[in-house]
Amino acid sequence: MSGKTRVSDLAINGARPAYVSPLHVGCPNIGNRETFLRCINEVLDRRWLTNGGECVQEFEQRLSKLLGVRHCIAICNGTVALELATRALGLQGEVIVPSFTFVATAHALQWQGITPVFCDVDPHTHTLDPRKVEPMITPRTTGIIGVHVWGQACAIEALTEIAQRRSLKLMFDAAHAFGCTHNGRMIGSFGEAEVFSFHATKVFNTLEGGAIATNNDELARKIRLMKNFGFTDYDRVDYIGTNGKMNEISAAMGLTNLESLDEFMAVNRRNHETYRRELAGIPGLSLFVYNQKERNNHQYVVVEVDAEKAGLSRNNLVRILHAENILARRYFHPACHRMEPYRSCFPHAGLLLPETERLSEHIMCLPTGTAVSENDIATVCSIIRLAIRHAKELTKHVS
Ligand code: T4K
Repeated sequence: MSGKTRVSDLAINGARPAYVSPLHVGCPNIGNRETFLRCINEVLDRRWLTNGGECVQEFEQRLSKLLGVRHCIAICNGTVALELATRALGLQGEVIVPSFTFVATAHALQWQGITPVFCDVDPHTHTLDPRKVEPMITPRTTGIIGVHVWGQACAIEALTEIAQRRSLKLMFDAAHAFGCTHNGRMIGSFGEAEVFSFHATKVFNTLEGGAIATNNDELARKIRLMKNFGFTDYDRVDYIGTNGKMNEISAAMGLTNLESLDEFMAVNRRNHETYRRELAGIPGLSLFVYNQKERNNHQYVVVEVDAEKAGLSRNNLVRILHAENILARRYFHPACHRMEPYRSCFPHAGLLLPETERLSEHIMCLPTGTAVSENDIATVCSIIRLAIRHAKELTKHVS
């Protein structure tokens, strides 16, 4: 990209935006350092570093209480949690999933020899469109995984009705939805199981980590064994298992960050509101608005770019922002069906996924979280405003 593509080099009408130090989508929220360091010292003093130590046990109890669910099993990351939940549920053959999701949702299935069957999403909610799910069911289908994209619950009731009527297992990838509600009830207890990610980039993190929440006692028992190699006793293995355990330092980070969860969510909400004000009236941009009746963690500031109205494509706008150190992300681009191995396995999948194709070409996510100030947001938005105002001039130089 040439230097002339930088909005700040244009110095248009003296409206040069202030220099910004890198602003990342996904910059971690970090709770009270003293609490975290104290927890780590205690872990080291106990010399019990993993395998269901005190921190993990306390973390799981606190999660269950917060989510209002019988079991919450801490796992080393969200992807392994998805693999464990799908395996423990006995999913096989084909499972219906959205393609508009992070690739881990599909990989968790494919990794186990289960075929992810990609279904289109609703253009307004960006989550699985239940009307499109039913035609994808075949005699090989064993389940449906809905993804609560951007922390917004998918059409839980409609999917539950289909799953029950067609005798399919229904579970949710709730990687984005920690702290969010559906009909006022915390996400975590819907379907057979819900899987969270506590990756560093999430509103609430345990460095790396995840959890499986379920009200099903037998499923929880199975998952607990499976995440520990299938051991049912010291020298006895009853299942094929893996190592899905969360370690004590991650759980200590979880316990620390739980204390600040409300604050993280309040900052994200405030940031979202600032973006809404600052982006209002910019042609061709629409901010994804969350349902005001539900609690959302606002960890994603999702903007749809209409290239015709903005005069700039989403890709060019992201390039311009990157040149200004604003590391906006194109979630989810490309959509799963355009990534390998799915692209080669299902080369024509896109024909059935028009909304997914459109969203993955038009959506970008902007930086938020506790590392992003209101001034930062004003700067990001002033750069966007300038870029769109001078779209023609800039696109000449954007490769
Ligand atoms: N299902 C869904 C729907 C998901 O979104 C995810 C994960 C999963 C399942 C799987 O859960 P995990 O197995 O990850 O627990 C990032 C995250 O790595 C991934 O966890 C997340 N979804 C996905 C949406 O975003 P990338 O490939 O974009 O990561 P990366 O390394 O490019 O980092 C993203 C941004 O965060 C960058 O701008 C840099 C910034 N960052 C990152 C880290 C790790 C920081 O500022 N500090 C950091 O420590 O996937």
